[in-house]
Amino acid sequence: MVKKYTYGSPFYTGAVIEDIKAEISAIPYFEVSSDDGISFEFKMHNKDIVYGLGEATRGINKRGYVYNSYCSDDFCHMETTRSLYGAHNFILIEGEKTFGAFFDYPTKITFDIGYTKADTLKVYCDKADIDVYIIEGETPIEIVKSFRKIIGKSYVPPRWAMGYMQSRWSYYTSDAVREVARNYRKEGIPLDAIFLDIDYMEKYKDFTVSSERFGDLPELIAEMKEEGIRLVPIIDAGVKIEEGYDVYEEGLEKGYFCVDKDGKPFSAGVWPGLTHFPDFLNEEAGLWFGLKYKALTDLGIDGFWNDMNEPAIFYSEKGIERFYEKLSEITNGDKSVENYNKIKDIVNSLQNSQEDYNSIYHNVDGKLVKHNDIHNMYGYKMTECTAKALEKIRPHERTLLFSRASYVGMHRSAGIWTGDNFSWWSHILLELKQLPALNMCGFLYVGADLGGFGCDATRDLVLRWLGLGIFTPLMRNHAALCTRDQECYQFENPEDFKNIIELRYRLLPYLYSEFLKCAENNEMFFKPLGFEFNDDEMARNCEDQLFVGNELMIAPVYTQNAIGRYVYLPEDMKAVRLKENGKLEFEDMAKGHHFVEIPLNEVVFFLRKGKCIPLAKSALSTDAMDFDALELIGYEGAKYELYTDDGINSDLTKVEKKILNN
Ligand code: MIG
Repeated sequence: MVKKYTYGSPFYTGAVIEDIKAEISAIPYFEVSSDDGISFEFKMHNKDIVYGLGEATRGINKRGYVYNSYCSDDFCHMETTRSLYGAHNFILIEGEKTFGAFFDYPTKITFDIGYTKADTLKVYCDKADIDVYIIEGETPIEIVKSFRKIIGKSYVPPRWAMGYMQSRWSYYTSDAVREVARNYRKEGIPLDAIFLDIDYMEKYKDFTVSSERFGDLPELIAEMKEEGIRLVPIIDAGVKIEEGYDVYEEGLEKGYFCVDKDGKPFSAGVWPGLTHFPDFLNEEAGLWFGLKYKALTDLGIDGFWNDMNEPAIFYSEKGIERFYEKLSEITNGDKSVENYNKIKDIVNSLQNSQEDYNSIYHNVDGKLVKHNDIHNMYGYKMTECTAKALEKIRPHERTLLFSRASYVGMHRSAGIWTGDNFSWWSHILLELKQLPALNMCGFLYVGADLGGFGCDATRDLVLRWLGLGIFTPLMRNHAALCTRDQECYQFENPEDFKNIIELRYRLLPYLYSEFLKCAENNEMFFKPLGFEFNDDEMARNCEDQLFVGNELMIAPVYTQNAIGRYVYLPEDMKAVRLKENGKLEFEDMAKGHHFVEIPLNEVVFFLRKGKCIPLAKSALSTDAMDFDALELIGYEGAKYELYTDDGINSDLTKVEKKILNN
């Protein structure tokens, strides 16, 4: 049961696609105050758990901190970071009262979940123009389903995009890409895609290819396809200002770029130098940009990642002018600490500044709208436009697409990756905690940079991270400029990596089938234990284990030097252990607490009581796999409903369903 409560005149975000009439009665659960902007207060009971907020820091239970939904390019994901790249304003309270609430509001909104007052959940924003949806149901699972129904079905990637993928900022030349492929194949490690980061372009210009470094891109694409490896280029939001560059010239001529208050295209410095931002809030402009992807699909590309679409701004043209003015005022040889601090502040104020976000305007149906009033919709609309255009360009096949910035609603068009994490052990756990929250908002195709983006990775970290990554739909190893190489073959005993990644491929029929089910039925691929075991206090409080689909539970190791970990089984289960030779060992385990030893080169997961799952034979890529030759593992007499298709067709009504008996 979903009810909508409208305050003021909200900006239409398109997050909710069902036409729901606003209630006249007062909103339940919350006390509303509109003295200053608007706020919603709920008194939390001692044992209530607050789930949600998608891509956010801290726990599965979000109590005890304050979060801002405000799409931010912040590469340092710390416990105290309040905003990441996505804005996912859905919360689910489970306890004394159980209900969900979605705050459909296109810019900064704050969720104070017991931070100011331990028992008070307060949601507030600056303008009293907002739609709030209250979702009721018997269980958290039912509530999420009802919410997902009103926001529409989730994006389904091609099956190959659930293979293992390798990335790095950057593989600078086509030969560097060849070398990655060669090394993976030499070690016999499965690999389905290699990513092209910004350096494949000519001077970071979208839809161009460096003739010097990637002059043979068409041949490279063909060669890689032979090997079962796809190339996935990045597209950035900003368009380089350069005479003769068609995207810039056309955009300028047609008035497709965001403007400043005087109606001049807004200029900001990002990777290409000074750029303009396409106005993705203007549908015509968005579609125009989207159709540009054809330059790459024409070469045989069938996947993309959209980046820098918060949008990320290093500095604006106006901002840097102000910067030099301020700097000239204080560059007087003063050696005081005060002066030093002033310089630091001036420099730091350049990037992603509020002043800039306040001086950008969009053209929405002929009306100028200030960017900061709709900030959280920019990356969402960019990616939605991309998806719509790709449907025109490649109507029969699904295209891989994921984005960095996002808002609820974008889940219909693409997946997301969780941005610039670090090679930190705590970021393995952070990913685990984000996964179910992302699913609540419809983002099913999700994953983090495996091995960590920033900082130097260690062999054990990458192996342990893979222990979680083999279960995430998006499974990509990615690393930043100047960090230690972290492709699997860079480390000692690559066969350990091979064995674990092969397990991913063996699990693919199951993972893909569960993914299709979740997309069709608005279900969660990753569930917190408390979602299935509401009355079990241990399960409700478990912050480091998840259900994957309906059959599995995972409990990854996320501590360095650990010989294993404590695992809580909310019911009897069958532990499945991947041994170093690829053999699987099974052990029946009783409901309760266990210490499970898990050597670095093994993976353990758990089959739920009475269930079974299909396994395939691994291959070097998904293209080379036989998805029909399946073996079942699990409890005797169990059945599994398999969803399957050719892995690529856009028409999801072609998905076949069959019952497999163990
Ligand atoms: O300012 O394209 O999150 O994955 O490697 C950094 C370079 C821009 C940020 C993305 C990251 C990517 C990087 N990009």
